[in-house]
Amino acid sequence: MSKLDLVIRGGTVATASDTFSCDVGIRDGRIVALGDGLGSAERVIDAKGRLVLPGGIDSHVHVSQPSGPGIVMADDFESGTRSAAFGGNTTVMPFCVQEKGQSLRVALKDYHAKAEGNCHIDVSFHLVISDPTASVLGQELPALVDDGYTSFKVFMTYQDLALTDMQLLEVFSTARTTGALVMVHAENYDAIRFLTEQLERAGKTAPKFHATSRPIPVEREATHRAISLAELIDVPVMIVHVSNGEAMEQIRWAQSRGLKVYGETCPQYLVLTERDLDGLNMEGAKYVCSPPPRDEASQKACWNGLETGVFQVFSSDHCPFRYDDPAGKLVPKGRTSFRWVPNGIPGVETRLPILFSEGVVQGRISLNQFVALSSTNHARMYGLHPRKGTIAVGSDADIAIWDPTRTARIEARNLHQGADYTPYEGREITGWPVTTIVRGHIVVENGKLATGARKGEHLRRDRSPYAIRPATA
Ligand code: DUC
Ligand code: ZN
Ligand code: ZN
Repeated sequence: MSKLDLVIRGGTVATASDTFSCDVGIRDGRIVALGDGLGSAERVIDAKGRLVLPGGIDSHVHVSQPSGPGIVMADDFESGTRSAAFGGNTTVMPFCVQEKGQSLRVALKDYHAKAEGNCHIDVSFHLVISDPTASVLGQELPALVDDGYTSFKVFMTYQDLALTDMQLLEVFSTARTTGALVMVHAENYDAIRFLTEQLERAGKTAPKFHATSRPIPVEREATHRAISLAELIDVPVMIVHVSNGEAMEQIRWAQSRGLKVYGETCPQYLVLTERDLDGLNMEGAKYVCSPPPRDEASQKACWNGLETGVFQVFSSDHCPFRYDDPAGKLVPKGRTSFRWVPNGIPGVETRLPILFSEGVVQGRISLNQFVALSSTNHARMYGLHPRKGTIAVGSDADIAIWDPTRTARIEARNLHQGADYTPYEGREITGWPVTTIVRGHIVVENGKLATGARKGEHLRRDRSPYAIRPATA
C-alpha cells in the first residue's frame, strides 16, 4: 500500500452501531484503511485515550440569512462554519430562503455566492419555500431536486413565510412526486397572532411573554395538522425543533400508525426553560427562539424522544443574533414588544458538547446513539450517507477527535462564533472535541484554526431514502 496522507493512531473509534479500537488511514480525503498498526503516513495523530467519531453533521443551521429590516444575522458562512468546526462538526446544512416573488434559482445563486470560498467545513443547502407558485412547484422544484437540493422547509407561522393549508398540501404533493423530504416548522400562526395581540393590549410586552404567546397547544395543534395533511398526500415529513412532550407524542402516535413522520429536537429544549426568558431588562431576549424553551417536564419528554428513537436527529437550530447590538437582540423596536425581538439563538458550537456531556456522560444515551443523533442519522435522512456520517472505508475522512474527559465551562469569550453571547454561559461540560478533520484536511487542532482552511464545499445530495421514491428517479 502506498504511503498514507494521515493516520489517526490508537483511538477508540465509534460509529452508530459499533465501538472498536483501531487506526484510521486516510488518503486523498477518504478513509482507505481501518486496522491495527497501519503503515507510514505523511502525518500521524496520536489518539490514545481519545474518541474518534464521525464529524458532526448539523442539519439545521441558519447563517447569512435575511432577517428583517435593520436586523443582521451574527454569522456569515465564514464565522458560522468556523464555529461549527470548533464544535466538532464537519458538515452543516443551512437554509436558502426564497423571498416572496423570488425565483428559487435566483435565491440559490445569491446564497451560493455568499458561501463560495468562505466555508471551513462542508455545507449543503435546504430550500425554504415561501411562495409556492405554479412555476415554483411545477418547474423549479422538480429541477432543483434533480440537481441535489433534495429537502425543503415550510413554515406554518411567521408573516411572509407561513403557508396556508392549501399551500402546504401543494408543497407536500410536489415533495411526493419529486421524492424530496419536507421539513415543517409547526406552530399555528393565527393562534400566535391572537395571543400576541391580547398580551400587547394588556401591556405584557417583555421578552418573557414571547413564550406565553406560543404555548404548547400552538405547537401541538400544528404538529398534528402537519402530520394529518402529510397523511392525506402520503408523503414523509420531518417535524423540526420539537420542544415538548405533547408535540412529540403526536409524532410517536403517527409513527405507531406506520406513517413516515420523523422528528428533530435541539439543545435548547433539553437544558433551557421558559424561566430563562425572564431576565432583567432585555436579558430575556437572549433566549427568544421559536418554539420557545418550555419546562422540566418538556425537557424530560425530549430526552425520552431521543432515547427511544422518536427523534432521529439532534440539531442546533443555530440562528444567531448579537445581543448587545441594535441590529440584533436589542433592536429598538424589540423594547416595545417581544414580537419584534429577532427569533433564534446561537448553538452550532455547543450542540455536541451539550449532548455528549448531558447524554453520554450522564448515561442517558450510549456513545453509539450519540453518533447516530449527531451525525449518521443526519447523513441518512438527507441523502449524504455513506459518503458522510460514518467511519468506513470509502467514506469521506470527516472526523472529530474527542477528549471524553476534558472538562470545560461554556463561555462566550471562548467560542468562535459571531454572536457576543451564548445562552449556555457557565454550563459545565465533560467531553470536548479537540481536532476536526474535513475530507482529510485538519481544520481545527490544539484549539486553533489550521492554516489554509476554508476548503469547505457545497454538497449535492441524493434523495433521502426516507422520502418517497418517485417513479422516474
Ligand atoms: N425557526 C427556525 O427554524 N429557526 C430559528 C427561528 C425559527 O422560527
Ligand atoms: Zn423553524
Ligand atoms: Zn431553524
